[in-house]
Order: sequence, then C-alpha cells, then structure tokens
Amino acid sequence: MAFPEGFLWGAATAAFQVEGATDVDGRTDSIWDAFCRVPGNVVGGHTGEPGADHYRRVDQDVAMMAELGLGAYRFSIAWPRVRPDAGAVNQAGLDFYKRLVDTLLEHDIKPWPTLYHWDLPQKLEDTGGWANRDTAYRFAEYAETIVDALGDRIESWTTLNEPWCAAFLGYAAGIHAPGRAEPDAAVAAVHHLLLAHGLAGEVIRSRDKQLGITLNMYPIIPADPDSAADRDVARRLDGLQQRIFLDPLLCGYYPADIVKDLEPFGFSKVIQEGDLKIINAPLDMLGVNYYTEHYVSAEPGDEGPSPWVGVEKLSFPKRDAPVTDMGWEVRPDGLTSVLLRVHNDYPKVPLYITENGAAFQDLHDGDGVEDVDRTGYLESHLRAAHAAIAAGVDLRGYFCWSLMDNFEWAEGYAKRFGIVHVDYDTQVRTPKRSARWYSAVARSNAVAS
Ligand code: PNW
Repeated sequence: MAFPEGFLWGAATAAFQVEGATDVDGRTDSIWDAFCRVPGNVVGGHTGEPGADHYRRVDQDVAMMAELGLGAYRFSIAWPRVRPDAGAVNQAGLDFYKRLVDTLLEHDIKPWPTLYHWDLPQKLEDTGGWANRDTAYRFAEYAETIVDALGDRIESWTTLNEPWCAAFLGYAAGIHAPGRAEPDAAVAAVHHLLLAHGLAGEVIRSRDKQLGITLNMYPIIPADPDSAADRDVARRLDGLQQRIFLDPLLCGYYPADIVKDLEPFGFSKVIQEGDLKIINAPLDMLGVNYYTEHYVSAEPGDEGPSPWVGVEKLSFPKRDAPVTDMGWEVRPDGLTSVLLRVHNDYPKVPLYITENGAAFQDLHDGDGVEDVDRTGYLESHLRAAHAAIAAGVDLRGYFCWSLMDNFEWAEGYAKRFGIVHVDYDTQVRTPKRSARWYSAVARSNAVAS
C-alpha cells in the first residue's frame, strides 16, 4: 500500500512533555509548572521534570530520529524559554531551538515547529490568561521573535496545537492548566486563541512562510440516531469541538447555532469588528490530530465541571471495541471520516495528520519492547489514512504521537505513547517494535500488505 510520492513521515512531541530542564537557562514558569504543583491535579504528583530530558539529550534524540529514517520532527517551542514571563527575549532559549533545528537539518529531517502547545507563561495567566484579549497580542510578539530568529531555516509554522484542549480542558473542565472551571472564560479563550493564531499568522505570512494550525478532531456519533435529543447533543459537540474552529479559520464566520448556544456565556461579546478577517487569514495547511470517535447520548452522565459548555445532559456510552490505556476506543475508520469531512465540507486546504497514536502498557521481552498493540493501532490508522487519500483527500503527511514516552499531562508519566521507550531513571531510549515497524514504513513510503 504505497503513499503518494513526497509524503512526509514524522513523529511528534511537545516541549513541556519531553524537555524537562524546566528551570535552566532563564526559563520561567508556564501554567503547567504551576498546575503540576497543586496536589491532586496530576496523577502521581508528576511534573515536567524529568520529562524525557530532551533539552539535554537533543543531539542524541535527533540522531535516533535519523536512524529511524524519519523525514520530519514535529516539536513545540516553549514560550517561557524564548520570552520568559512573556517579557524580554532570552537568547539562551532561542539558542536551544536554533541548535535543534540546525541538527535536524544536518540530518535531513524537516523541522515542523508549533508555537504553542499549552505552556502559557504563568505571568500571563496572572492577568487573565487566554480569557484576556491582550494575551493574543502577546502571542503575536512572541511569534515574531521566534519566526525572525529561525525563519531562514523553517518553511512551515504551526501556530497552535489543539485550541479545543487549551480552552475547554483548561478553562471549563479545569482538568488541564490553568485548572479553571469557568465556562465564560473558556468561550472567551476560544476566541482569543483564534485571534492569537490570526495575529501570528499575519507575521508568518508577511515573512513568506507557510501558515498552519492543528486541531483535534473526532467524528461525533449520536447513540440513537432516531432520538432528536441525541442528535442535538451530537450537533452541539460537533459545534464545540470542530465547527467553532474550522468555520472561522476556513470560512471567516462562527457557526450561527453555536453562537446562539453560547450566548449565555458571553461569547459574542468578546468578538470585535475585524477579528474574523484576521482569523480567516489563508491557511497553507491544516493539521489534524486523531485518536478516537465520540459516541454520545443525551442521557445524563457524570456531573461536575465539563468541557462541553452549555451541554447539561450528556454521556458517552461504551461500545464494544478495544480501548487504549486512556480509555479511548480504537476506531480507525473515524480517521478516514474526519479527513473526508474536512475535505467535503470546507474550502480545500492541504491536510497533515499531526498526531495519531496510542497509550498502552509496554510488554518487555528481554531488552526489547514488543508493543504489538501499538503497532497494530498505527497500522490500522495508516490504512484508514490511505483510504482517505484514495477517496481524493489531499493528505500530505503523517506524524505519530509520540516519538518517545513522555509526560502525558494530567495523567503523568504512567501513560506511555512513545514508539521509543524511555526509562525515566536512566533516560535510556529503546525503540519499541512499533518504532522498527514505523521506520520501515517511512523508508519504503508504504505499508506492507
Ligand atoms: C493531545 N482529551 O492531547 C495532545 O496534543 C498531546 O500533547 C497529547 O499527549 C496527546 O493528545 C495524547 O493525549 C489531548 O481528553 C489530551 O480529549 C486530552 C484530550 C485530547 C487530546
């Protein structure tokens, strides 16, 4: 099963999840450093230390990527390294990313940077974080710093990773940093994140670079398609998860039904004249992160803070399917369907799968890690991606999540997503069976049938 010529094969990480070294070379706190210190927020009381010690082992890690035959590395840049406290530029922080990018290029690996993977400087949270419009302008300043520092070496820039998580898990459910359960703040955060994307996009495009953003997408399936209540919950979830981002980015408007649903939370009050034009700046690529489907019912479920602002009654009934350690059902067909959906419902834009992967406990067999389940997950999803290409989708690349085991946010280090195993005591890296399998895919540009 061959992929189109030039298809980009990569692996992804994010700064806070892998770098460690949280207090060296001038880095200051992000909202995740502060969030991790609050007992109960992260399983096991885990923090950004040691991460995978990527900050200190970056040379070795890039050499490992080269050995695996990867064509691209998706990483994120830590705002609190580059402009600590969102203040003056920190040369030492810039130097780390320059060195990373230079080393990648020496090995012929395309750098695929994301400007924001959730590590907002805590100093900005102290003045309201993403609920404060000013944060969007501060993000554009930071973007300008890094684009000008690295611009000669980078073709494509991604502004944000999964603004849905940043806004709704961070400000409504409160299960991600900054841990606020304030639905009004969450819907304001959605708009300010999109505005931040647009403002940074102006900087990126003015430098003749390619502009992208990454969204996490799920097919939303009503449990009972004959139930008007289930269908309405599915509409609302699709609106909050997908359309509230895709519509303004690709079409220049917010979905009218969702604007109405979010009226009690003050959504339209934060939108100013001219904002949608900024947000709708032409996109050169759209990143899709895919893990699972949402199968949803209007039967009441768990109470308490929820990311689904305004949706009072909902639950996610279990279906008969294998699940990963995250409790997420393995649903490869859903990947074909989200890709087709963007392709069919929106103006055409080149697509990349910027994350896809699975957490499984690793089985050690001698010195090796025989992650048959993760290998199977990747293979079934690559088949699903191939099916989308065969149906006409302009899919240009795939990044597995993740290059190596790392800090899985509120789940700490217990959940392992890596195709490379990390021993957190010794920081020894061991490519798993999935890495060997994926390496063969990347080198041959095909999945063996
Ligand atoms: C994404 N949810 O996060 C992120 O981009 C990665 O940093 C992360 O490690 C990966 O997926 C695996 O979780 C998500 O609860 C975290 O819906 C949580 C959710 C979705 C995405």
